[in-house]
Amino acid sequence: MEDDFHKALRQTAELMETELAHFLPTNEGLEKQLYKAMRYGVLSGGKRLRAFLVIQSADLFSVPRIHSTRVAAALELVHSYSLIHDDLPCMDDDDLRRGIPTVHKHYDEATAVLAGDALQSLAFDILSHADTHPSPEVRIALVAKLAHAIGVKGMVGGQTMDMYADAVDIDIITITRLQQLKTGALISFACIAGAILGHAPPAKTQALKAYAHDLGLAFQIADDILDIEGTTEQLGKAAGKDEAAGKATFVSLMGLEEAKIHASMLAEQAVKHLDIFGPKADLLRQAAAFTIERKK
Ligand code: GRG
Repeated sequence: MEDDFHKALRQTAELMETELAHFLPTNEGLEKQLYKAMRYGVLSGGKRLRAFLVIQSADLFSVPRIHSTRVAAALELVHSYSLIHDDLPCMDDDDLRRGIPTVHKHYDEATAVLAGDALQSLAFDILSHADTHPSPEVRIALVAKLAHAIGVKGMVGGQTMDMYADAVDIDIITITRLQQLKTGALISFACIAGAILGHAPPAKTQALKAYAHDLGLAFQIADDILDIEGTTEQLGKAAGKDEAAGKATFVSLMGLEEAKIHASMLAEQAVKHLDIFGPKADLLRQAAAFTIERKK
């Protein structure tokens, strides 16, 4: 039987399909190819875990769902952009994503670059719109936080470190920082966005920050473990690719068993940060367990 967490995650995914389909443009003009590629890259499944984190964090502060859903959608657009660009031949050069050909394989490289760019800009368009929150201060805070999370001191910075990491001896401290930027920054934004939308007091914002920090790392370690243990079918992409490419990962640095222990420890630690919220944060607690137990 489906437990509360899986039910809530499934409902978030269903909600996102509708919400994202509504935001994504359709057009029959010369730019038709771009619009199709954007829809293809976004409406292709995905766990929608980041959307789930936005909505659940915002629920802690009783934020109306009409607001948190828009922020969740904006974040999924940015996440999709990062995946489309990450799959390009000049980056990870992947042929499959979510079990289907990557955007540049299905369309072409130039269209994939433009689709990613346009998705990023659409996300900021949504965040800055008055429907996202009546307070301009809240909207600016969301825009600023997301800009920071995906820039040089966030996702793009982490991706850059990743590109050059192969060439040097990398240690646990460096890979932790790399992954905090590359994957962790978006996960942190997801949780902090809830706090921003809900005008959270500093102690609760801090608790969500700490939760997201540990969750993001646990998520990435689980991803490295899946890359080794998962099948291509489960992952929807080539399994063992990072290992075959000689990439430094938590698993390559720590060994498989130690990496599993570390991921469990981080997930437990993440849950502890939620004490301040009491039972209201149960779904976020279950998200931490899901993060390390997931099969894709
Ligand atoms: C190229 C600008 C640029 C950034 C790339 C975050 C990132 C930086 C690339 C994503 C590629 C990747 C595999 C990162 C590791 C994090 C990760 C496992 C992403 C996939 O997230 P899931 O599992 O994906 O939540 P779904 O498909 O469920 O949405």
